[in-house]
Amino acid sequence: MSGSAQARRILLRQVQKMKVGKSLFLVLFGLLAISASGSVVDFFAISIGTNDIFQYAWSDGAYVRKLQPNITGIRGPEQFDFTGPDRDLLVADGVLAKVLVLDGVSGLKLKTIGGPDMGQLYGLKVAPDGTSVLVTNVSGNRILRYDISTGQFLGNFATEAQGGLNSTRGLAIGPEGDIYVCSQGTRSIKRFHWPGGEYLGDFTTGAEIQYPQYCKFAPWGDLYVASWGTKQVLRFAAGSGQFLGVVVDKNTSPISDPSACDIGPDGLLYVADRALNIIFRYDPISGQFLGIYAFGSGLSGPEYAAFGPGYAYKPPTAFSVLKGSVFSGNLSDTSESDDHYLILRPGIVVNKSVPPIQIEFEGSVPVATTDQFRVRVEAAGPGGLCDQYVDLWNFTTGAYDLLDFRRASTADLPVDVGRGLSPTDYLEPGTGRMKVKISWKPVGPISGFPWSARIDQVAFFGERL
Ligand SMILES: [Ca+2]
Ligand SMILES: [Ca+2]
Repeated sequence: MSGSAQARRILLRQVQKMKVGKSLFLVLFGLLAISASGSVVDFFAISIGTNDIFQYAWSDGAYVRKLQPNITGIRGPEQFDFTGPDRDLLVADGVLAKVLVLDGVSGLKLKTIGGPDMGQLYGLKVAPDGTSVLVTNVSGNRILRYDISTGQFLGNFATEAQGGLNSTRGLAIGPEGDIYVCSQGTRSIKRFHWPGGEYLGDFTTGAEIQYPQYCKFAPWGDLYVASWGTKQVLRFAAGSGQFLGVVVDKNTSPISDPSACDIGPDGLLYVADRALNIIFRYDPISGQFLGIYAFGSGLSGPEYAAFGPGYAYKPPTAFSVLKGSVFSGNLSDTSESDDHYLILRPGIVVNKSVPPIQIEFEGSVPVATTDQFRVRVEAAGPGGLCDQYVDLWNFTTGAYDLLDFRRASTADLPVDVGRGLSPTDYLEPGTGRMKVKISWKPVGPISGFPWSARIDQVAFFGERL
């Protein structure tokens, strides 16, 4: 059991025992949700119109950043989930018909999972074992299972032969660890036993759900379902699945097209509206409308949204050229991935083993005590035989460590270093200051005279402030 799952169970027991008032319960839950996660919690929403994932600060809904398609490779994002000590972000991509595995700290695409017969994907959840991922195939009426580290297909977890599973959409994991799936064709949420996949029947009773897209269990066990056909969010009782009523309705609040919902660290209900491109906030029990939580910055079609670990980046604060010279551009050209460049040219070559372009950037992660860090360099070198090196300054040894070495790409290529490394050596204690060195060295014929290398972005990723 994960730390946060254990914390939820302990909390549920406390709440059942104490019969505390709701406000105290929400405060208790909020404190636990933050401390159990090990990092800042933020709100994430897919943007199907732009193929991004938007991140908003959970406390006030302020825009933080977006994980852009040129970095993530996303073409048709649907449900996503975070997992593992390195904060992997798994996304079901309905257009690529693959699961994308991204670095959840920086957003960089790490790999894809899935064979040629995966079909149109929709729902995705990391399985309770933490090592496999479950994805729904909409038209195949199936739930597929893949090993996350090897990408190997582990077989169908559930098929339409089990309970008439039809048009499978979003997935959820219940408080007891069973798997729940939105079955649009049968207008119900179906339950399957983990890990065997035995069909346990329709969980929801007492209400027909018109076009359920996504559903989510609250930490207190109730199931919330976005019923897209009736423009409502419905609530079903923990354990029994008995219908408890409509919580959100387009006739009594400004919502238009609820597609997904989640419970925040404050215990409130957050609902994504894919038509209005707004995230609304409600009381999860009374259904009282609490206003707009987040919107804007180009969010388009938030079909799925959920809370997850919040990381962010800062641009470099200074650079110094150690070998070679600046041909054009300045520091501000390296702050974003926008095809505005700092362009460098080599110095006089006296010793061929010394890279004739060497540049050092200084910056810091957003929070010095971060549990994760990455340094991103998006750059390109000349055509021909030229190598590119990325080194990080090790504050413990007082020397540079070579962390990435490759043939220079002629097109812009984002390279991350720092994944799996302890921040202790590479972040200056107390300040979070970092130094990265990028070098280019010809190892054979080079195209262009004089040749050059360009840097589009340098970024320092860590836990959001
Ligand atoms: Ca670029
Ligand atoms: Ca740039």
